[in-house]
Amino acid sequence: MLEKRLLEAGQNHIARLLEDRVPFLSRERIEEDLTLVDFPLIQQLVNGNCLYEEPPKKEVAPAEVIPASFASSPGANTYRTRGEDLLRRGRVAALVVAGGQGSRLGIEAPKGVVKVSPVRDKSLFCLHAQKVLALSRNYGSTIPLFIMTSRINDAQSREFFAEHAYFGLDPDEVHFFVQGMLPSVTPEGKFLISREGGLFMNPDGHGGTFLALQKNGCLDIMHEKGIEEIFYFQVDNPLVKVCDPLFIGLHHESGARMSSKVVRKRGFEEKVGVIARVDGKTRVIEYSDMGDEIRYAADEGGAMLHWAGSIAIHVIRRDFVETLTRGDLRLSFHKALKTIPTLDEKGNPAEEKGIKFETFIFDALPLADTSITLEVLREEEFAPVKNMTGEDSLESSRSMQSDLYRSWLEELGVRLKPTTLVEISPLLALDRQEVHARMAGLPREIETDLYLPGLDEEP
Ligand code: UD2
Repeated sequence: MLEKRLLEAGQNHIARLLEDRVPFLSRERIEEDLTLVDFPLIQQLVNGNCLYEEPPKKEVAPAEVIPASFASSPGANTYRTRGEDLLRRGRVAALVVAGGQGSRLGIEAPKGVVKVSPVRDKSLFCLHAQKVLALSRNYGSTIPLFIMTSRINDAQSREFFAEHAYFGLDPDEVHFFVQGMLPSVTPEGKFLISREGGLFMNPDGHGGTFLALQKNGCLDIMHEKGIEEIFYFQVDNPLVKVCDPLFIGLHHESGARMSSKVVRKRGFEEKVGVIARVDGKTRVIEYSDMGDEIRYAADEGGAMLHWAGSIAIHVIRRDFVETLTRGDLRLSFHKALKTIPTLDEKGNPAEEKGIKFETFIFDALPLADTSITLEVLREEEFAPVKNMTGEDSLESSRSMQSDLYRSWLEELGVRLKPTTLVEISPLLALDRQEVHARMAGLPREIETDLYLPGLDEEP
């Protein structure tokens, strides 16, 4: 019985409230929440086991990175062609992690619905879906799109796609799957009550992607489709070069299991993880787990030693995920202290300090025998929307998107006013080469904001 299980797990405060039949607790909700709780694991976490530990500085060396200049070297073509070949043969799936909410942007909805494009106000979900559609058309193949949601936003995310007719994608090729949840606890290990009268739970972090793929049958779907490589990215970056053939080709040809893209960090304090070599293995050291010795490490000239900022874009072999999930996969957990909106024992709204446990996908990197790291240019591939204002905000992302599209048109000899905003639909062109091949005959001078639609899109 429910109360007994709670008592056995040391959660007497909740058992007692249930016995007292307090009106603000929902028995059904608690029962449902408890089906998701791995009690022994939570106990271990509270006792400080399975937690991430920062590696000692002496073991940490800068990562080996393929420089961004490689992309324009003649040697790159072999790899690009290999990546294109995999795309053409339907061997690649796109996977976006979208379990988070837009709370940092002040909206209580899936982050994917946030409107981000500079002229047409397209949502993040729309941009990603249109890129996948454009790629499928270019390569004459099907690129399935896997979308990881969480219990908090799954229904809304699915509705959004349905309302927008899947942005032109075949609904059978869009696969939503829900990640796991963990209860947040007080420093003493007590569960917290949510404002809805259940347990306060948090999504288990994007490290939950692996198990969620397995539990929701997505690995089987991928297997049946003959998918070999998974192109993984975060929902918040509208400039992501989805299924970049060069990156896929480099990763595949090197026999890598999981590979990463990086940009040069803006400065020592930018809030991104860094890719480093630790004990001879490639891994990400997350910014929130990084001590100052690593954060501020510099060479004799004062230059940043750990400049390789992870932009959370990976290519992961499907069979690597299968291997990871076949055994008892346990990535280490990272803990964060948060202020949690809860109810006190009388049912009044309260706030309490609680610990949130999460796993991170990049902790699988050191488990991969081989891994490559490719540097890309921030202005071409990384304009995330994270904050209300300032760096990595909606405003900065919009102008970075517009600046990139402007530069493509300016290379064609088009003159634009400095204030003119430009947006090019993914359905028209995905990169400068496609713009240059498809957009001859534009006016020499453009004075107003410009949106260039795809051929079958409304202007
Ligand atoms: C992430 C990386 C950071 C850097 C940066 C680049 C982590 C922990 N840190 O920082 O190193 O690469 O991105 O932009 O990832 N998500 C889920 N489920 C979860 C948690 C997150 O789907 O349980 C998704 C979320 O929707 C978002 C992404 O993962 O797309 C990143 O999450 P975040 O905003 O918490 O990470 P951030 O920006 O602090």
